[in-house]
Amino acid sequence: MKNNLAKLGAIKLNFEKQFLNYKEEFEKYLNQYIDSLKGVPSKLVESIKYSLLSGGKRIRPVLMLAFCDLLGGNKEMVYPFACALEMIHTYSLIHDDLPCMDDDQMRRGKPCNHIAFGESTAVLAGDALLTQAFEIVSSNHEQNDFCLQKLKSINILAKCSGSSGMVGGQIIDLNIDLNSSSLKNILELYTMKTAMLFSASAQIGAIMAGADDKKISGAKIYGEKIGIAFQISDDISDNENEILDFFKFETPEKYVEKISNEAKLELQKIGGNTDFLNHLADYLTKRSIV
Ligand code: GRG
Repeated sequence: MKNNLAKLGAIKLNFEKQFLNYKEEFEKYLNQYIDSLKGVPSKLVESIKYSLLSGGKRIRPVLMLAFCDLLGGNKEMVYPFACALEMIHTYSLIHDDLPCMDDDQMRRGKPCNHIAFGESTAVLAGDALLTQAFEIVSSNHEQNDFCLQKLKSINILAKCSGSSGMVGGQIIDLNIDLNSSSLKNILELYTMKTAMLFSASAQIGAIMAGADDKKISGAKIYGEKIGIAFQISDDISDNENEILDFFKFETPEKYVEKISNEAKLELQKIGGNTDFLNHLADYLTKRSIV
């Protein structure tokens, strides 16, 4: 019993250490990139930095780097995509907090971007982050070894964050009538609004590692499932009871467990050392990893 507990404690510690390693590697690259920006008006840089470098958990970049590692890729090729994805995630948070959307005041314990810099600067910081994301991943095209992989990844990035992905999900969310919606509608909304960015992370990590189509498809399914589980867990913490009522037939917690187990099954099919990504599925659903 005591031995088992010690073993479980060590697994948890390893996961946390690895998460922190990925996060630190990523942030080193991100900071260097932001510091290297030239010709950007200082007000815009300030507003971008305020949100991009302000304590995000960096789940999506970590997920991308972990998939690249699992499939034996070179992380140097993935960092620009990890930055791009975090920039898109950050733009979505800035815009989501605006008065015309959620009208929030605080994010990550600090005033929202539009409170600190004004609405017009916040809109432009979001626009700039979205555009910058595509600039960073399409730079250095003279290194054409990875051209096809880069193009595929750019396409996934655009698709998952655009009209049939996150932005599409946001407009459905703004207009949804819960009285005439079904669980299927809610899951579609969650997939588009939240899970597709997770799925993009996993897929891009796999693509840039040169994985075959079967493994890329496994990464896509894993990403979508943990993304949905993450969103439902977020609703559980926020007591979003109106939405959680849709999961009443088996309780939202049971649904989260079921869908993260399905995600882990996809990992098993991919093979290799999947320990970190297995634990990530538990970490994201706010369940203890041990
Ligand atoms: C405005 C285009 C547009 C899209 C908005 C992502 C999104 C769509 C809205 C954000 C609000 C929200 C509740 C999103 C659901 C996903 C979620 C819980 C995001 C927060 O992600 P974390 O926890 O954030 O990874 P940090 O702060 O760690 O970066």
